[in-house]
Amino acid sequence: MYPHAALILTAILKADFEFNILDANVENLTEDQCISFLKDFSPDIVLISALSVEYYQQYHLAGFLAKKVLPCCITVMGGVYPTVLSREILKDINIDYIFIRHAEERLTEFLNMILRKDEKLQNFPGIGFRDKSGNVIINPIKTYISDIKSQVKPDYSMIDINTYSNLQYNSKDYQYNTKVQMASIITSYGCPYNCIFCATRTINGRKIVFRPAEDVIEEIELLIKQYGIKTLLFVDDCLLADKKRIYSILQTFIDRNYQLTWKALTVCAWHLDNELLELMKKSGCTQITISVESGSTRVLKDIIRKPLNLDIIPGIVNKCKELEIDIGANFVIGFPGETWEDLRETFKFAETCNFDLAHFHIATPLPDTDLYKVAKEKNLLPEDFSFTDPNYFGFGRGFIKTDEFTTFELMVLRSFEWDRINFSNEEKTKKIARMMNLTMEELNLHRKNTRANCGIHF
Ligand code: B12
Repeated sequence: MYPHAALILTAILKADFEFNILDANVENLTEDQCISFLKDFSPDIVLISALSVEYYQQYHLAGFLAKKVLPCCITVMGGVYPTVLSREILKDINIDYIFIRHAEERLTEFLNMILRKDEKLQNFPGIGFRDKSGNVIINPIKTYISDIKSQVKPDYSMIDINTYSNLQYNSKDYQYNTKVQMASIITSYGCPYNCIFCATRTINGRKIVFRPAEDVIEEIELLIKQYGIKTLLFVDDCLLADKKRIYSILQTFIDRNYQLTWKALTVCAWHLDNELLELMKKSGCTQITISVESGSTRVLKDIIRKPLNLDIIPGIVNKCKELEIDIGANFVIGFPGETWEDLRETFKFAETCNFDLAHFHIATPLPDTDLYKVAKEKNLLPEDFSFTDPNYFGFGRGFIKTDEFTTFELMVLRSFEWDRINFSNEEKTKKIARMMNLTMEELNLHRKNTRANCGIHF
């Protein structure tokens, strides 16, 4: 995927600083190659952008390498990980500052203060550091991205888009794979809903902020004209929430004859209706994934607080089939308070709806979410539970253990029900092979490995 944060930071920093971007992951660089890059460029400040907590080892390795090569440089880590685990990160002496939440309005001033060695930096909002005695200081911040006045458009000028597109050609993931040049794009930030497991509200608050339709169109035109993009992946938390805006964007695709295709990573089912689905199809939509989470109304309402009426789902699936839009669905099992009967209802619902592909995830307590608080208060987590335990990553292992189920049962259920429901006949299986970009032999091997590893792929 494109490094969205780096594209936004480029747009912010370009006017005032000389800088460079290193994406060791997409360029598949060795540590030595990263070291040479740092040595050659020799920056005063190294900014580390950290998204999901999953990659915490890589983020800290970046800090370690920076200090090893350039002992005098200042290291700053920003993004989701430092926003949710600020204090823990500063135990690492290779990280001088952490930066909490959005950067649009604060970053330039913050970096200038570092360069000036300004004493007032100690009071700068939304940062963390160690004081002279080594105590960790976290300065709180009241604002969220929804409070900033104008959005910053990503600046693509410093990345080589082809490197990112090439990786997507071979992806097995039906949501990311593509045979043509693809761009991932974010057109809004945040989500106004309050699902118990989601980290978005911790990061973006409870409001949603939409980039104006014209701004989004400008970015898409640039992607088409300058970079030859043929397909888009929308990765917004809540893409369809503003109906007027999404109608305007999609109608422009049609009016300007972009000839684009597009997918949406996950959309709220209650934002869809027949008219919108028809417009989506006409504007090039080939696939959506909806997040259903549970087939039990009790779980949706009383446990995870998701405002979804399950009755609307079969109609959406049928309409997608009629329009030939591939439809995937996300489910989550293993919430505190969920019963065995609820789990059975979820699998039954997933089966009867006949999605093109149903995913089953195990409820994972992300830092600073209500799910984590509930699991902790009810003593449902292992004694040695840690967000930085490598076993935690991959989201295929259970950590929440209740009187109703063990984590092992969830793992077994997850992988075998995935196999049973998705590959129940040849027609479905063939379609999934096509969606996953696999031959039937490769798909069968993937299924076998999934069953054998109880769904743990990494
Ligand atoms: C797009 C996205 C993805 C993309 C990633 C694309 C990419 N570029 O790598 C994909 C779909 C691949 C993805 C995958 C996953 N994701 Co994701 N994803 C998101 C999403 C929707 C938006 C992130 C984003 O790009 N935002 C736009 C950019 C501009 O914002 P930003 O990164 O926050 O950056 C801003 C600031 O943080 C700051 N900043 C960022 N970096 C830096 C650095 C410095 C130095 C400074 C000063 C500031 C700064 O400035 C930026 C501008 O304000 C978020 C939800 C959200 N609302 O944040 C979830 C989210 C980050 N994902 C999450 C998760 C859990 C995952 C997965 C683990 C899911 C899974 N089960 O597999 C995987 C992990 C990847 C893997 N192992 O394959 C969680 C993370 C929770 C956590 N506490 O770790 C989130 C918050 C979703 C959620 N609702 O809970 N994800």
